[in-house]
Amino acid sequence: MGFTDKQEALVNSSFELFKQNPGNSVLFYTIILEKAPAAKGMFSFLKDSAGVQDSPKLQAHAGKVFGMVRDSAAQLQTTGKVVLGDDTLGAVHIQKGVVDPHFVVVKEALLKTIKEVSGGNWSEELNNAWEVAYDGLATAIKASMS
Ligand code: HEM
Ligand code: ISQ
Repeated sequence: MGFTDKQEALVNSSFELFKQNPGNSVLFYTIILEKAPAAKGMFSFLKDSAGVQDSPKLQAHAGKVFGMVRDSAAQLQTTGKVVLGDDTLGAVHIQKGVVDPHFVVVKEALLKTIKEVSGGNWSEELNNAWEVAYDGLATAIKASMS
């Protein structure tokens, strides 16, 4: 079965919750850096700060990643596949030294953040919807990197 209306609605509603609290972006980065401390130097907006400092830049970047996963859910629901709107994304990630295992780290951090954000509304079904949408997007980015 393809990506359902219900899955898309689950992703949309938790994305709205994510956006409401700037602390969620900080949480997302913190989890990424716990799992992959060396990634800190890859991000222009993190490499010179001690720890993860909240900033408008950090929020904008994290919000973009979550927003793109949400968009990927919408694409999966309507067309069954994910097409990147930005064809420079592959090159950006190659240039920054991103490799496949990083995508697993970001996925785990994203799912953990969504779990935190959703509180009592979290479910396996919600988790799975985000996972499928992320995987579709990550596959498209990795394809544009190769
Ligand atoms: C840059 C999205 C995965 C590291 C970017 C940009 C976008 C983006 C839109 C360019 C502009 C911006 O940062 O706002 C995504 C999405 C991903 C993904 C949607 C997964 C589905 C990864 C992974 C890593 C990574 C796995 C490695 C940990 C970076 C870095 C930059 C970047 C280091 C440059 C940031 C800077 O210093 O300006 N990504 N990315 N990305 N991405 Fe990703
Ligand atoms: C990956 N690419 C771009 C921005 C990001 C922000 C936070 C975590 C991962 C990211």
